[in-house]
Amino acid sequence: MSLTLYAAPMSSATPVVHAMAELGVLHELVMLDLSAGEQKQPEYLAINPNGVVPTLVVDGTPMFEAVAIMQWLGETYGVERGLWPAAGTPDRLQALSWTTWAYVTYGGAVQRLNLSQSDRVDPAVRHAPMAEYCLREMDAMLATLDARLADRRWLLGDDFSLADLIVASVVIYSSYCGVPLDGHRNLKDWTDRFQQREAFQKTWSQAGQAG
Ligand SMILES: N[C@@H](CCC(=O)N[C@@H](CS)C(=O)NCC(=O)O)C(=O)O
Repeated sequence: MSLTLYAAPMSSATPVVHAMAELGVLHELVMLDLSAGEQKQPEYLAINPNGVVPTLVVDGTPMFEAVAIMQWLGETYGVERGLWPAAGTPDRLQALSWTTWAYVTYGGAVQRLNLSQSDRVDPAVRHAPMAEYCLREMDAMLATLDARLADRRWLLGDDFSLADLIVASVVIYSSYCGVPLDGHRNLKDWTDRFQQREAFQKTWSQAGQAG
């Protein structure tokens, strides 16, 4: 199978680069310069009409949205490597639920927080009470995740999986946006464990240097 991943340093594509490293899947990596607008060039828009990274081209067919790409990588390469639950198992259902929850439900709240407090958006959109509301909303969601991790080392049990990578990437990103994790002990220990993984350190330090 031929795989080409379009990415950029320190971006939504970095968890996908990390997932590739965990899986050890052979692929071509194309780094785009977002500040130069390479993601808005016609040839790139032809494979990702949203003009953003990541995009994964699989045997000539492009797919976009980081969570969809990582779920697909999990089901295609992760099962045989013990990094994604097999189809038809209860863990597969949980993996799909938690990873989609991370990007859609929790990630949506992170985006609302960013809009309500970022100095990079139109001041008319900024709204301190909305930021407060989002922080409370996210704290409640993190408590739900913390409870899930109370009797498990990793999201699906004893072993690390791409479900941890997908969910932890969003949670760690949210902490960079100002969401406190410290009140959630199990979750904090889990993100610490996750960040000790060799592939995490390698991927994110390379992303940092390249950026
Ligand atoms: N929901 C998308 C978000 C993709 C996204 O926003 N990527 C940013 C980098 S973090 C991007 O490419 N921005 C370039 C631009 O907006 O021009 C995903 O998860 O794939």
